[in-house]
Amino acid sequence: MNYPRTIVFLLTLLFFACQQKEKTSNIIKVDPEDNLEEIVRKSTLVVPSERQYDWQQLEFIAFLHFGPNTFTGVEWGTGMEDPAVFNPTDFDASQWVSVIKDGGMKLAMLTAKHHDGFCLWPTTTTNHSVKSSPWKNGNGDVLGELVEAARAEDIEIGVYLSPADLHEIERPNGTYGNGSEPKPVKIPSDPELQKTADRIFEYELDDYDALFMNQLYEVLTQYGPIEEVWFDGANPKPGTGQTYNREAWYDMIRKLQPGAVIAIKGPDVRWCGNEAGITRESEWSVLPVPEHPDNYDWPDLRQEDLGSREKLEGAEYLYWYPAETNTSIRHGWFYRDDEQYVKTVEELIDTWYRSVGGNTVFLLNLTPDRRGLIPEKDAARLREVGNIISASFEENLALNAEVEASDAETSSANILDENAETFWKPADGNEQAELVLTLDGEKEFNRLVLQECIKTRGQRIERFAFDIWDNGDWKEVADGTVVGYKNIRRFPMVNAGKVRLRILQSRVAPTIATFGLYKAPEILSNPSIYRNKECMVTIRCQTPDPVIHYTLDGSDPDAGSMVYGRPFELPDGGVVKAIAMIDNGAQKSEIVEERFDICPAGWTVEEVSAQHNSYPAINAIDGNPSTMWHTPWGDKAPGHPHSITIDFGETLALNGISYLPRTDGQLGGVCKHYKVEVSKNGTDWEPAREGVFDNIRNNPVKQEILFEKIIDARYLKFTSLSNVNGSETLSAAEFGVITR
Ligand code: FUL
Repeated sequence: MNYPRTIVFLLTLLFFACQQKEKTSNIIKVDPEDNLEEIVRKSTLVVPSERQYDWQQLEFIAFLHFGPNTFTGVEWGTGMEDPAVFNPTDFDASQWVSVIKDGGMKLAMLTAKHHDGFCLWPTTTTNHSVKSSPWKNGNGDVLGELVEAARAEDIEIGVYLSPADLHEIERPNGTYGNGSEPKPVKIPSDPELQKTADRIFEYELDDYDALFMNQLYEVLTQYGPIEEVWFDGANPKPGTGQTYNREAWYDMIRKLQPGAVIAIKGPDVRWCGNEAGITRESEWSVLPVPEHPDNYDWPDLRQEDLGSREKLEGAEYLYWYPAETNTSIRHGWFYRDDEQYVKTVEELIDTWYRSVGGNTVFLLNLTPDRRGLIPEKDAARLREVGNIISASFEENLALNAEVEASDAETSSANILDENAETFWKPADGNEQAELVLTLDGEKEFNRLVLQECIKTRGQRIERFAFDIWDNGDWKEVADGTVVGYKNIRRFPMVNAGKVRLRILQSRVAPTIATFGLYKAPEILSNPSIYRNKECMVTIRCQTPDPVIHYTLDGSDPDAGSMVYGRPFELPDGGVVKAIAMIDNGAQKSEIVEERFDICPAGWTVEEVSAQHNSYPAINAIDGNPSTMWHTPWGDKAPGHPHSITIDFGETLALNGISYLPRTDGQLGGVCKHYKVEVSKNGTDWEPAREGVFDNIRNNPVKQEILFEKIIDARYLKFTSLSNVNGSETLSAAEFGVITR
């Protein structure tokens, strides 16, 4: 027997056996016999696909909602808009890209087609596009110009293509939901495009699917590399019977743009579950799935816990399905007017920390205006966001530290080599572990950045704590739950020469790929402005002892403006603008503003269809957004329609009214279809407006119902004809009037 050869053979066998056992993938099947421990072990073998990993590293990316809605001022168009409305006066894609770049964003994703069906590129599939608009005499191409400007600055490209298409629903002989049978269709279908096509696809498609796939084909073949394709789940007109051959869509995307992730209603990237920028404390990228993800029709995953050990129990498959946090810089996805709320730098940075530093990608929407430019106010804020973030992470103060690990299968020095693919890991089975870093001298810092090696080892850490060595003892300054791609902890500035990371719980054994300590500039908090039901305005600031200046005439406050001392009355409404200052104005906050209309102090509820004991109707006119009116629920509870009649106690000249949905993040009873009537005497009623709140399910922010003309009225009757869930209840946080 030849011993050395046999040994080599046996070792090779062993090597392959081990490799086999530890094979990683972005999808892993769970055996019905697997116990929880085995499922947890398998979950550590779930890693991102290459395209998912590339996408995750983009961190901060831009959405751009632009189209007919920009010009008509609505959130959802009807699909029957005249293409002539689309006519930006000063369109400049390079201005968009410069704002995106300065903001620190890495990709630009355009609504190439929103629900109204209007295409922002000159498509062959419909006349409902830029070709029929007066813009550039029908020779313009928004997507084309954006791509060109973005490539020049190394910004990647994403496309949003709404599967729901109101133009194809509403136009005579439209294809959407027309009941046509699927038949073999060549993509591209246009004979001219076929002549130059590298490849012609054939799928079984009905009329609308064929049109949609031709649109997809055009955007995927005419604009170079696309990194993300965004399929919205929203449909303003469900119930047409239209179905989609998603398998065909995904097949063609994979072949034409293998690097692109398919997001939201798609297999690679998941919607975070809300449009308000709310993030989870523990965001898992490894999720249990009941079916193979290729055949799975993804429901909206809105729950708080999607991937804890408890959720893994009983899983059929474990799948890498990371979250994207999507929200808009303004209230609403499209530009509406100059009064539309623009989020402050402080709010944007806070969302950035929670999303990028909370294991998600942050997709922030920008709203080009009717000129075709990102409004100056928004641009300035985004540039400030970019400056603050880059100043905060300029220098990793841990870089020259000496690292000691409680146990190391791979070197603990790997955490400081700035490479997210090399890592420290204790031996399997060590679910708890510690790292102590002796820094290169005393350092001052207020941020901790951790990354796991998700690329090859998946997501494992479940809980950790971070301590500094302080006067001869360890002192905890931060803690956290999951890490995944990145976790950033913020804490008040500390000084220390030695720090400790304690992994308190992990799956099998943790990994740390990078470890960073940073000193972010400390920023003075913005003041917040409240008005209570007695019409008293209070201005507060989290930073202790600032001087707050404010104005009531719409001008920007400065050091010469009124100084806020105590709450003041504002019964008739108006705009309050405030700024906080410390050190005699050496440090200033942003200017914040709050618009109020007439205060509800003297209003009463005259009549209400139904009210739950704990949620009386009076809560809807108490000026307090945290309380609400809710109708009773359960089998015997009264159903729709629901109504409330409010007596203002005086006649008001109404431009309209506002409805603030409940603010606790729940959707129960949120109104969809409404009717508003008004009256001078409480007996004779005049219809003022009936309609539906567009996109309120996904984005339940304050809704304004504007009347066609100003109406004098003392009484308001608001009727809900249906809610967003199609169930019988109604809820309302506040009703208000618009008299401006
Ligand atoms: C939603 C759409 O209905 C909104 O209009 C917006 O495009 C948002 C990003 O997705 O579902």
